[in-house]
Amino acid sequence: MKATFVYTIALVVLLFGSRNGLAQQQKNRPNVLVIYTDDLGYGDLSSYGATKLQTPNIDKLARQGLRFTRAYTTSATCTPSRYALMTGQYPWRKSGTGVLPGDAALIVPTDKISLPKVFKQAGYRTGIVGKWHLGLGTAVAKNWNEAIKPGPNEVGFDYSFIFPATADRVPTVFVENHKVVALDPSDPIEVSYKEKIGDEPTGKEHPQLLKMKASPNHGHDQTIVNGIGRIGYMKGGKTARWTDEEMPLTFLSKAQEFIRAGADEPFFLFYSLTEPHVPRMPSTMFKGKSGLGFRGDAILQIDWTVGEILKALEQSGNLENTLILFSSDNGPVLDDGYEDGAVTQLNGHTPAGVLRGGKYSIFEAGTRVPFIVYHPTLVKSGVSNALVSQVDLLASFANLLGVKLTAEDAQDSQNQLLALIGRSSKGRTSLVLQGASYALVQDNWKYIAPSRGPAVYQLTNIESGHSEQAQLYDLSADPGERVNLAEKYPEKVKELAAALKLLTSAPQ
Ligand code: NG6
Ligand code: CA
Repeated sequence: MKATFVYTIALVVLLFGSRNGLAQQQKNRPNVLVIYTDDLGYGDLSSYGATKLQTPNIDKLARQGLRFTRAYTTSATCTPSRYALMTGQYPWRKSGTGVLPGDAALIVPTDKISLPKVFKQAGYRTGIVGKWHLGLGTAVAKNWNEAIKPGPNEVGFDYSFIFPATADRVPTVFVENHKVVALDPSDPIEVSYKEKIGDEPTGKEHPQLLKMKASPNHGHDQTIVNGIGRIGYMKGGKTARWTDEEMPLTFLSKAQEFIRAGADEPFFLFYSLTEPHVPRMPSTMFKGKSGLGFRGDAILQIDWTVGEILKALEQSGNLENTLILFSSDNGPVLDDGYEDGAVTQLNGHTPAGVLRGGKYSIFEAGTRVPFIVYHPTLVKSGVSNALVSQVDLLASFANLLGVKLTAEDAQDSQNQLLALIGRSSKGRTSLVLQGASYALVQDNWKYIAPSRGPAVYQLTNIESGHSEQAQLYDLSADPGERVNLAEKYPEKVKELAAALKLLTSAPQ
């Protein structure tokens, strides 16, 4: 570990030039921009093989940077994946890390190391713009009209401009550094996930008011905001509510402001896009552009956003020294609650590429995601088959920046810096995945623990991966997980089952 660190520093000094020793090295610490999409699949970008959609700006990052083929989130849904990314800890070590309602309390500890704190300790300016979904405040019951804390600022971000949960959950407002943006004090916000509050129409009672229909039985039929039924009830806060078509543009301009506000210190920006999560209601200029329904349009919108961010980096003189990491929090889903054309206008697009399953699934498409790392000099461009996980970012950036971690810190985060910047083709030897059940990837093997549940989730029409039989796949020969080799290799199953059990039962 120590040797790797020394090697890394030597490498960084070598790459950036070592004219003035430490001072120069400090000066040249790269800005880090993580662009984190919501529900983007392994096959959703043209650089990952999509042919029905073109994503030229992201493809450029992939071409000039390093494109990973075996990079994972820890989990097949948002909250646990983000928890792992922020804490460097597998989410199942802590209870209550499943998909959170919009009024949940903060689940990230404020007294432990976090990804933004690593950057803060290294003297960076840190910011988050976009989706949060890790809870706010100390309890479910909270006053949305006062300062709402703890939240991202207490987790390590100097600046935050977020929405609390998901775009399909109330409250549909922005929160900037503890405060709801554009709130009129004479129209206070109230939120409930238990019962209807206020007298505003709901999607269930007044479907004729909707501009986009909710799919049956998904539950997106409560308070209507901007013509879209949401999960949860809210009243008040009329001036503060976002317009979906405008929301990604608001995030973009906040991210650009943060980048341009740069002074002497480098920045870490976690830019957390809402697309292509539901409700997909892209900006008007993108509606209909892809021919694949609003989901495809939302992906084109992501690509455009990346182009605009690259321009902002270039114009502010930061492009030469910004490491950009592009990824997604979990795999793709078509019908996740609204009739938005994702299913009916799919037109042969394959959001999961060659992989099986999707969001929520323990099959590969649940957690194997697009993952691109770009920096003009630090990152060696190409394609990497190294096994890496987003849980590794914390230890890897700590290593890059010389931030010391104790043995208790970020216990599941491995320093994979050299793999992440393309200076090593070796990544992890094993990784635990969480979806409908648990799986262990080790070398080319994937073992899925037996579990009970529907083989196909009816609502989303996604293969879950549930099976009462053990499953063993050779991912190098069979990335689509078609041939179960468990009976053929009982010893391997035994070995991996034991290792997985140990890793998923370990206490916090
Ligand atoms: C599910 C929602 C889905 C989506 C998901 C969270 C239902 C039936 N479905 O519970 O629409 O919001 O939660 O997605 O309620 S995630 O990407 O944030 O994990
Ligand atoms: Ca997600």
